[in-house]
Amino acid sequence: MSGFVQSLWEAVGTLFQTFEQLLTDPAQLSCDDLVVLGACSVCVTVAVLWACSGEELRTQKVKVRADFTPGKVHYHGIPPVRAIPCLSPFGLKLETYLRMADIPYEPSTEMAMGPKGKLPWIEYNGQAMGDSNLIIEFLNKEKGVDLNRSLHDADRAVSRAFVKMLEENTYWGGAKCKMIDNQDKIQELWEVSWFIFFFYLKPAIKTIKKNMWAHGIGRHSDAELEAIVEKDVRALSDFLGSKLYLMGDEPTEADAAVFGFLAQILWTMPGTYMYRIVTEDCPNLQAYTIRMKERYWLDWDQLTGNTKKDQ
Ligand SMILES: N[C@@H](CCC(=O)N[C@@H](CS)C(=O)NCC(=O)O)C(=O)O
Repeated sequence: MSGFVQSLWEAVGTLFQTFEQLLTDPAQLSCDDLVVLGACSVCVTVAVLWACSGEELRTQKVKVRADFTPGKVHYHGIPPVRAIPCLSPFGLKLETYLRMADIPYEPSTEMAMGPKGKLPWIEYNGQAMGDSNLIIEFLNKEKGVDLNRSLHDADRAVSRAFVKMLEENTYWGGAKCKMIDNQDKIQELWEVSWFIFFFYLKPAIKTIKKNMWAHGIGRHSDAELEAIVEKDVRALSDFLGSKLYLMGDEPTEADAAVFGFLAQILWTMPGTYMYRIVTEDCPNLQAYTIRMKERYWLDWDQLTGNTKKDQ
């Protein structure tokens, strides 16, 4: 037995003896015994409080700037890496929406989680606001924007259904494909800094596994999950057909989300089954993603540091 294991074994034995004495003859407890029991009680109390407190108490406190310019959007997401300006489909969606709606924004270089413990989030008039969809709804009202003004109610319903399918269902297939299956290649492929890799991506991989299990989608086999994702992506491709944008000739709000999602497949998942589906089986989706990039992300190469030879 190694020295460490032996010491651990002895410590556990001593602890049991102390507990036994507490129950049988507490008057005989020495000062040292009381210290050990006190330390144990503190540890157990902290562990119980931690387990019962719920995720919301473990999320990071959000610091917002005290001196803000009224009406200015400060955006917090994942800073650009070589492959893409934002590794989160929700972050890329929100930035694309801001660009589509002509709302100027200032990206933050700091990577801190928002009020809901997730990215992206914004600061607006000294308030922190989380969740890309709630932020978009808020900014639509605040700035008088309606990218869906050309749509009838039935079209709005279809566009919402597609966004929800991608964000609540297909997203998990993408997260697994990108972050779990490709884990070894991540740092090399995206040229992320070691800081982002160790302090954001590594813990994010653990969270994804846990969340996929809780969602239920993580309980499927790889083959089942891949079949689900393929059906979603093909449904999107069939609906897009030969249209320029999801709902017709002009972009609408849903295009921000569809682009945010497809861009991840095209630029962060080369060699995966999702990349093959988009580039080989659904070329209209590939052409669409490039169309959106060229319309709203003229500074893509500047942000990612890409040169022509990288493409
Ligand atoms: N519904 C949220 C989803 C955001 C989200 O899931 N972001 C991921 C990054 S892609 C995240 O921050 N995950 C951290 C976690 O779940 O702890 C939104 O639309 O903003």
